[in-house]
Amino acid sequence: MSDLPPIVLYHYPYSPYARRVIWYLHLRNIPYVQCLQPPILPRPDLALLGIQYRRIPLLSIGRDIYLDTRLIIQKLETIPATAATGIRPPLSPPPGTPASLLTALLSDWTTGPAGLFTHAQALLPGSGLPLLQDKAFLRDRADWSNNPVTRAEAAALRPEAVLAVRQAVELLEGTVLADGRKWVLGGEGPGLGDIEAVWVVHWVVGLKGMVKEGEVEEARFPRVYAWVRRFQERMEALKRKVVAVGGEEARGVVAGSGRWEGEIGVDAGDPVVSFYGLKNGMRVKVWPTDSGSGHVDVGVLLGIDGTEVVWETGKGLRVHAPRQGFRVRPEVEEKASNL
Ligand SMILES: N[C@@H](CCC(=O)N[C@@H](CS)C(=O)NCC(=O)O)C(=O)O
Repeated sequence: MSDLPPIVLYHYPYSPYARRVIWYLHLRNIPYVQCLQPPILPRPDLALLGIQYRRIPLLSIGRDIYLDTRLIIQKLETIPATAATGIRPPLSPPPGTPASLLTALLSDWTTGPAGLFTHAQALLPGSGLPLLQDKAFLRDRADWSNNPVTRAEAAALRPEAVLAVRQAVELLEGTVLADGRKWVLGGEGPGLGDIEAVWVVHWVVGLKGMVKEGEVEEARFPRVYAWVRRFQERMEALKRKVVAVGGEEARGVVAGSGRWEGEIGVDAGDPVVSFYGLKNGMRVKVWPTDSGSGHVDVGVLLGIDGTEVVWETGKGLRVHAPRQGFRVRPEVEEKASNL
């Protein structure tokens, strides 16, 4: 893991999830190229990798491809700082500190399967954003959402979403930011805790029409607004030009790289592994449980532990998905008959 292989980020720019990873990469000055994706399916660039997963972003490090921003950031955290390349140190607080627990809880709070984002998305304005008028886009997002709602249902959910977001902002204002600090877990610069805490609030207050006059107002939450602005300014200052590559070129970069990680093996003590009798080399299917669940990946199991599952795609590439929020089963579920 000493020499950093090429990194490719598959995303589209206005994805709030992708922004988490972009901010991270820029904060640490980690070099990468981007492969820009259309906002709706199909995404042939991902088919070239043998991937069915439909959510954005994905990130490859060498020949290893990672799904889900939580796993992506966790893996990027293992890249050490290097003076020669100017890569800055990892952003996690030291293990064993309350700050490390808080960072993990903040991640779950905003990004976990029932996190703040799930409420905030109900604030997307039904009018004003051209994309949200586009029938093809709306059909696509009904496929992404495991629980698609009609316009009328969405309108009925909005007040609760306003409340959830307001409560979250209130919590930040009244706890970590109450003492006037610059960054949620202290320090001179934004840390991982800031990325985890800020991204949904940044999206809500930054996108016109998400909240209306008086719903989550600056006068009531001045410290949160100042922190979001401070974060935004820091990111603007770190912004640099990122090379964009097409799908074929990106595939060439991934397939032409060496493996970044070693084997993790199959953890025989894992309850899902023992229940289904999963073995190295077996064909498995993997899919996310919270959204985009209709897009199931099938491949050869290369490893599985409590953190991730790794498989080889039909195109010979290694894909890693987190265990939280993803399900793994044998491709053919013979064991189910024993229930
Ligand atoms: N838990 C996933 C969620 C990713 C996600 O839902 N991304 C949105 C983009 S903001 C998405 O994929 N939307 C549908 C799509 O672009 O296909 C993560 O952390 O990466």
